[in-house]
Amino acid sequence: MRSRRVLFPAIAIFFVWAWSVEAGELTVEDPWVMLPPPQSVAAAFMKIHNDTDEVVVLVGATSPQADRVEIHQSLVSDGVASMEELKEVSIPAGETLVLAPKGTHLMLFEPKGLEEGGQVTFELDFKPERKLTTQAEVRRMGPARQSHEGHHSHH
Ligand SMILES: [Cu+2]
Repeated sequence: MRSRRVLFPAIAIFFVWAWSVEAGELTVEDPWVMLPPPQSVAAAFMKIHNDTDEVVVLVGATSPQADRVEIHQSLVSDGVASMEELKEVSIPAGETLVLAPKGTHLMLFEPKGLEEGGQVTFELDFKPERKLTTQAEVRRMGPARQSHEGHHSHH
């Protein structure tokens, strides 16, 4: 009788711990879509936090507001900017994948109904099998990313 009372709370604690590890550990922060030009494609950015204890691999994304979504990497070679498609991007345990302008991003082909302040729904696909839905805000430019890269003169 006595040993049973001791055992029961121990099981309950283990169960709560296991559940908390399972839930909500892969999260998306600050998703947004940069308003084009050009109109035929648009780039999306976000941070994906992998707070699990295993590698999670981003293998693709879909959106009801685009014909197709690809994972892209921006490259600059000989001063010419281009992009290449990535089939997957690994996110090590405890790390964050940052999708940002001039780096890795999601590319929407033939985006529909984009307007400033609007929302774009994405479903992100991961390996091991997992899906995450997020709402990205349509912005004309990222916060604090107003271009000051122009030519300041110092006279
Ligand atoms: Cu791209």
